[in-house]
Amino acid sequence: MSCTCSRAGSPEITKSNQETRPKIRTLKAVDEDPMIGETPPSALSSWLTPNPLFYIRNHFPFPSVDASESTWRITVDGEVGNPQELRFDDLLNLPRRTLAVTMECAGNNRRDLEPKVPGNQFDTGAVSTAVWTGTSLVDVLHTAGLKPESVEILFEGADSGEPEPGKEIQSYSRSLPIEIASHPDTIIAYEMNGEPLTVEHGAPVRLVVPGWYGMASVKWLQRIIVLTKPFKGYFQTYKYVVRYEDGNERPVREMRVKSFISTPRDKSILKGGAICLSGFAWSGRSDIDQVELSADGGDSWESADLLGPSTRYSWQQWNYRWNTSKRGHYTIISRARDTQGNVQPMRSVWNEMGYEVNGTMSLCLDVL
Ligand SMILES: Nc1nc2c(c(=O)[nH]1)N[C@H]1C(S)=C(S)[C@@H](COP(=O)(O)O)O[C@H]1N2
Ligand SMILES: [Mo]
Repeated sequence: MSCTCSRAGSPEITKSNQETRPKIRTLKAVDEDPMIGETPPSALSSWLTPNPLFYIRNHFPFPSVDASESTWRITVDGEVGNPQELRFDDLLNLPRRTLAVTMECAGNNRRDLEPKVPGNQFDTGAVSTAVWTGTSLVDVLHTAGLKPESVEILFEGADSGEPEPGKEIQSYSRSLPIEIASHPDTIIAYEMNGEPLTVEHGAPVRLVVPGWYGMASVKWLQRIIVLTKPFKGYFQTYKYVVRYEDGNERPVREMRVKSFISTPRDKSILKGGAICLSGFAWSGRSDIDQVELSADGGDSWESADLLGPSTRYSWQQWNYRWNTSKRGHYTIISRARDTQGNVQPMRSVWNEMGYEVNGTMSLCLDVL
């Protein structure tokens, strides 16, 4: 018999699942200014993250401009035939696209790296899942007409500041290669779980780049610039770069295959018998193929049941029924594999700024 202690949520937004939000309504604060907060562990057992508990990662204070739908404008210029100035309503008039997307900050689990690296010491809560609705970016690009020389699209948020003392004041800006920007699943989103975006998550409109780490999904989107040369900005070529110990480096892009155990909690004391373990697994732009569990610190592995929903860009919930009658202390580990054959590594690869920390995580349990 398979384990049914916990069920995957549904990707549909119904009134009832909005009402069954967990009682805890606050994020785990990581920083106040700029505002950074993790999804609390209590909400990490829900497939869909309730909007008030979706993690928040800001680099600057909230934008000072009026974020109302009636006055917001997005300009589209650079190497285009017809520069545009779009109103919020213009976006609403384009076809709607809805996608379930798991968003993970590139620094999630940074605090697990040894030796320690500077930056927000995120635990496991800088990852959340929402159903996003918006319009495909490619529809907007078509209206503007890309010139053949264009190579990247740059996105500017309305927030700005000094990214570090002494650096020039700039807006949060990131670019995407044309192939990703033109994919119909890259959307300019205006709804999150069936509700208008809130200011924390980029109201009135943000980019959502499914399968990429969160830094690509520019919030408070106000300018789109078509470029003929790759963008070299601070958040593109200095930050969000994996710099290894040997000096090699590469940009942070797609999310790496990863899983964690959400139930039971670490250091739980449980009665022997059938113990239900459950958690989530995800990988950038591919689906999860298998999740394995080890109850002996990694010597032997068994497959968990994947509960789905199996959508390309969202995590899947898994369950494993672990039968144990022997008292003792156990180390439980989960390990995911995606449909492209990428396997979650046993150890994260150390890098200077602590990105893509996707090594297996273990849980300590005492069985009585
Ligand atoms: N304009 C703007 N967009 C931004 C950021 C930002 O600081 N400013 N942070 C990025 C990072 S690093 C992440 S992980 C996600 C987080 O989105 P969320 O706060 O809605 O969870 O937004 C991205 N988009
Ligand atoms: Mo992030």
